[in-house]
Amino acid sequence: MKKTVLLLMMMTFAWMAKAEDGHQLWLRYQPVNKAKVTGPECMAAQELKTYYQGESVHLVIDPAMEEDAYRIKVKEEKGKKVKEISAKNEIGLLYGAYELLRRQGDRETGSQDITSKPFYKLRILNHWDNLNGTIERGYAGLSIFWKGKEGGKTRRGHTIFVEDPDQPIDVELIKEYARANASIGINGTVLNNVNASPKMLSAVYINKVKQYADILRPYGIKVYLSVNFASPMTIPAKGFNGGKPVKTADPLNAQVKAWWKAKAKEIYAVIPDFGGFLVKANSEGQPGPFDYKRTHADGANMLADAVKPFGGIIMWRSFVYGAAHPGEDRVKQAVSEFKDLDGKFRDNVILQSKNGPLDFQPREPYAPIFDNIHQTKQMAELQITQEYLGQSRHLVYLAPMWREFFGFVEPSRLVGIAGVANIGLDRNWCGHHFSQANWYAFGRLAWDPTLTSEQIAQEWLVSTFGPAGDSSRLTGDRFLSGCNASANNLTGTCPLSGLLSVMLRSREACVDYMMPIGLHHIFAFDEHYGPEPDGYNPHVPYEWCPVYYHQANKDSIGFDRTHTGSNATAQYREPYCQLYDDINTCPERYLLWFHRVPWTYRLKSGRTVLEEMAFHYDRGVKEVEDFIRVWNEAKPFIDDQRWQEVDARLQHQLDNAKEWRSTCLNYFGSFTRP
Ligand code: GCV
Repeated sequence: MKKTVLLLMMMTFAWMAKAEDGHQLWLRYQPVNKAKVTGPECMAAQELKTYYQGESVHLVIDPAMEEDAYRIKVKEEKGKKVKEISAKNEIGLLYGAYELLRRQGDRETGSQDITSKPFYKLRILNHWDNLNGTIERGYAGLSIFWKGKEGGKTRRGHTIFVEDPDQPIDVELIKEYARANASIGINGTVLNNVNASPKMLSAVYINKVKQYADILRPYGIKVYLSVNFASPMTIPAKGFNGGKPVKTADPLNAQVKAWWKAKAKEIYAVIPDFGGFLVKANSEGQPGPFDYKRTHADGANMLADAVKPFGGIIMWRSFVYGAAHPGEDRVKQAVSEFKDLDGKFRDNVILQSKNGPLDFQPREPYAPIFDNIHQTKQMAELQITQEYLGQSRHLVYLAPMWREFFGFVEPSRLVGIAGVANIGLDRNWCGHHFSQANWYAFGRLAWDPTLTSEQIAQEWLVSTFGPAGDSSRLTGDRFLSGCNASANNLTGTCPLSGLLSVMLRSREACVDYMMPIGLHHIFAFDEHYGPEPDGYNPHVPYEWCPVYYHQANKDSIGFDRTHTGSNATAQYREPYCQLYDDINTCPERYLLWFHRVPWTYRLKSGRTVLEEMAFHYDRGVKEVEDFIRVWNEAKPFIDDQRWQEVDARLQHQLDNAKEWRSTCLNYFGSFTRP
């Protein structure tokens, strides 16, 4: 008897722990198996039958509607309210079903009709996953797509992974991944790192990609691949030259063109809706058209011609430096390389550019490439994985940063959005429970870039920590109590509003303790975690060294990018060109990004540069202290495992923020001390 009770207790605890380990993401619906759903038997019907708490839903296919759009109507039938979701096809119905589920409960809009269509056709995750299972800038474990096997140890005792295409696919996990993406409208995924192995295009891996495409298709997700520009030199293409590779990767070479056409045919034969290729060329050591004195347009167009007959696209990255314009201010090089090529790209080529001109810093001015390209399609690349924003160890909600970007680059100037994923094999997918919010926010903004950071955070908080059914009802109801959580309008004091405030302040806090007044790229080498302001290594490119960016000496600090310096300001449209160029009008948040100032320079606050830096470092640290206070207050309302895991990370974040403060003030202070 005792044993049975013990076993039951253990099973209950195991179940509870499992239910709240974060694996369910924002989809913590509990099965109610209540709603009567009419219409096509499809994924939307299944989701609603299982999880919708209302009585009945009609699903209607309406061919006149736009791709991916949906309409939700509320009808009266026999005195009861019935929902009707219409869409062009089953994917639109699925998006509508998730909207309905998102709104059920407290936030349901009652009798209001809803129509929605995605702003962007291309809403794509970029996985920087390597074929051996590791992830470049991945902070949540190994890849969910590629699994390697152990191939020894490094001198420091780390496991070395080698590729192993024979490893089976985790079908259930990939379905969960697909469902999560579909629930926020993501409709494409690039399965491998932009630093791409040519092997990605070998027959054995194409077969794996086909398996992924088959799993993802019912969720409306297309697969894309990053390709290595030199692939024809090592990998055979089916039906080409008896399986022999080519001796060159020159994009104007007839054999190279034929190889890519054969490769495209080979891929589309098994994946008819394959999306296309993403390319990093002539950047950070990757091969590309410059190797043959050809242009980016020559390279991109050659690939575009290969996939065009099948409806594929080429996403060509503008993140280039060092190859064609060595020595030039790194933030200028994208414009230098691409401006004159504008209009020379095929119509199925899209130029994909990071939001800022450098590299995903906590705050960058927008990338001026968006001002300089007018005839070529453009996409923005946002980074969900927090390479320079505390990785999976800091709570930093990124929607405010992305919304800031859209304040400078009109969403309508872009045809799509790519997000570098933060997903790995960790049980909670993203390492930090709050990093899930960034995946969520990316999808929601790709669907509708006008959503506010606050709206998105609120949605995410309610679905991630709010009432979810039996397992969390005890804590969940109290989580919301005291809040006036009527649709999109949170007022009152409750754990939810405290956490909302933390999320909304978190990015600015990170800027404060990592890069006050425009200091940038002073992160520890390689790892990009923690400060290394004195970083200098003569054996790596100078633009990888922190000292290149702050240029501090005993008199001054900052990078002069005005007309008296590198003249990067000239790449901006007006009014930003003038605004940034003139120290009197340049926003102080970008001061040391654009200007070089003496240590005696006083900011609007009356403080000197070093005093102002100290002020920001302090403010950042205090903010994290306050985040911990709020998290402590929220403890009674949050399930234990997730509370503990977030708490441990917040404590670490505080230590790290303090380390930034002491290291940087010590280092920069040394220039001003007599
Ligand atoms: C995929 C930065 C990162 C690299 C990344 C590169 C890129 O340099 O540190 O890890 O490589 O950007 O975006 O291509």
